[in-house]
Amino acid sequence: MNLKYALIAVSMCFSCGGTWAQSQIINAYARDNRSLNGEWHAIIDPYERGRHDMWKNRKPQNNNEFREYSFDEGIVLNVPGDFNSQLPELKYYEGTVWYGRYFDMPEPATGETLLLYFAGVANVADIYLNAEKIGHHEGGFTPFQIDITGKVKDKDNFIAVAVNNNRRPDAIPAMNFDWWNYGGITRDVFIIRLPEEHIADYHIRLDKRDPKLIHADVALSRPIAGRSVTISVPELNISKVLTTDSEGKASTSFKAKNLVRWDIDNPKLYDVILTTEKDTVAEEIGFRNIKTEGTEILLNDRPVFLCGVSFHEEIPQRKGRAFSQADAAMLLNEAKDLGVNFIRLAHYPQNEHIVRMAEKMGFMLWEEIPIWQGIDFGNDSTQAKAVRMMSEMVNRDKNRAAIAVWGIANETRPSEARNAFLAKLKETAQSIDDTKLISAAFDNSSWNKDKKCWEINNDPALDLVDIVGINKYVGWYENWRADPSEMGWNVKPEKPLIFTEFGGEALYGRHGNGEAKWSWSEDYQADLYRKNLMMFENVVNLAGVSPWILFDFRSPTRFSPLQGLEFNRKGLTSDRGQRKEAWYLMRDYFNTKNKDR
Ligand code: GCB
Repeated sequence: MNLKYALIAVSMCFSCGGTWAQSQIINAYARDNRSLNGEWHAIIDPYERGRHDMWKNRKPQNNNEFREYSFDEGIVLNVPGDFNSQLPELKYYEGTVWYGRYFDMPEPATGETLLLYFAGVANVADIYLNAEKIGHHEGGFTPFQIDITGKVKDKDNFIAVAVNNNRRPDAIPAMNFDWWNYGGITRDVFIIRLPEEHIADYHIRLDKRDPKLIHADVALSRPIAGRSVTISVPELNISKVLTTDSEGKASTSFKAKNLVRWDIDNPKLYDVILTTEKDTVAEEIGFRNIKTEGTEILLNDRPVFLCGVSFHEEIPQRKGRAFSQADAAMLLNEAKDLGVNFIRLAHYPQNEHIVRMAEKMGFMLWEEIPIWQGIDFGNDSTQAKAVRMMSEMVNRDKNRAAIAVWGIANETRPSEARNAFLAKLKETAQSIDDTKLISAAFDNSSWNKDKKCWEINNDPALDLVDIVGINKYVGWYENWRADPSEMGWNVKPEKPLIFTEFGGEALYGRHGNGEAKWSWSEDYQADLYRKNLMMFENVVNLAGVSPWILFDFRSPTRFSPLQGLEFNRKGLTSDRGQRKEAWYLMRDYFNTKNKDR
């Protein structure tokens, strides 16, 4: 891959799929930032009346005027944070909420750029600054930025954001999904101050196979030739000077003699500093090789069994979206205690705090965009949105050694449109970053009773992936068709296969009828886990397992009071953090597996 392609892909995509903003700045958090987090004024607008002029934030100018809205005296919402969990009347709300806030900002000096950066707004955002529309973005889980240079005043700037979380048939995800549809400015917001000619993008990574060869691509914000860019890695005594071409880009490859590779038991990161005459940006980067060989996944040339788990970007105790460092630590520490080395970040790109902390803790990660059942694959505009989301995700995290897998789909059924759509997503991811593996989670396996095994017939998407992901709920959505010890699997036996989802539901603390699913008992859930682990022993190409899911999570599609209303209870840990019997079972299983490496 090269950065040239990545930048073009992202900027082209910004003009399609209904988004305007410019290509993404890399490593936004490391820049000179002025936070706009905190209390924002808010107006709940279910009838969309504010689209007319609310963003102008007008006040009556004389005694003959009045306005039927006001940001100043109304409700207040915290940013970052979803709105649904902040006020009882917003619990089930799907619609528009207007956010507004004032800020002072000294005009930048000549030669400085100001970028307004949103780490994530769910799901559609229209942004206005001082009564002018400046941006639009769709997709709740990836960052975007707007150049506001020349648009701010020293005092009393007013920013308004119309945030809408309606579900739509052409959106990603679409109308139905099994998690809470949290809306709002759910992630950090800040203004980045930069030299006009700055380092806009870079991709620094280890060669796919060579354990000593580093590749680096850098792009400036302007297409200007002859500029020097220095890349240094002090701990390795490396300092390379590159010169930009007429597009403002430069590339190099060099050997790093004493490189220690990032690994799950030694998540080594190096300080990497990029400098031009006008700009400096610092990073921490890990270097590692990952590939598949036959049915094995090799991390740094050694086979690794993926001991995995998934979680949503949710703090179930608070019934709200996770957004902070503390939230990231809560989720990741529970995963660490379980003994996993791999986390499937379900079902959308989670915030950068989680990704970066996971990398420091030595987790391999699977990242995916929310291609979750029910997607309108035949719709060109939906495809354009998916391509843009994929580009935004891969661009944000391409420098992360922890990312092992780009996931291209969850539970989709073959059709010409779907097959072409997924092929396009793979191509998009790999054109920006080909140092990760490609996978998808398939739920279309069926039982062959003559051969006593599960198979997937005729799904061309199986050829797209490096690792086959299987979602299969035997003992829950599927009944046992044979004794677990006799159940086989015959899906792409020449490639690694991982169970990306399996499990069943239990309410913490409920015991009794271990035979009945409807008992929602820990006994039933634990028994189901035991049987699944037994079945996995028969999978010749097994390369990992990732139970669904670490914590009970909120879902508006779960209606039974017996189940503990509005929660999916497949967690190994309850919504209040109590560990179920199945949690201990999986910990013991992972402990044995991890010993093998
Ligand atoms: C699945 C989905 C996941 C659901 C899960 C369930 O197959 O991928 O998002 O939450 O099943 O619990 O039904």
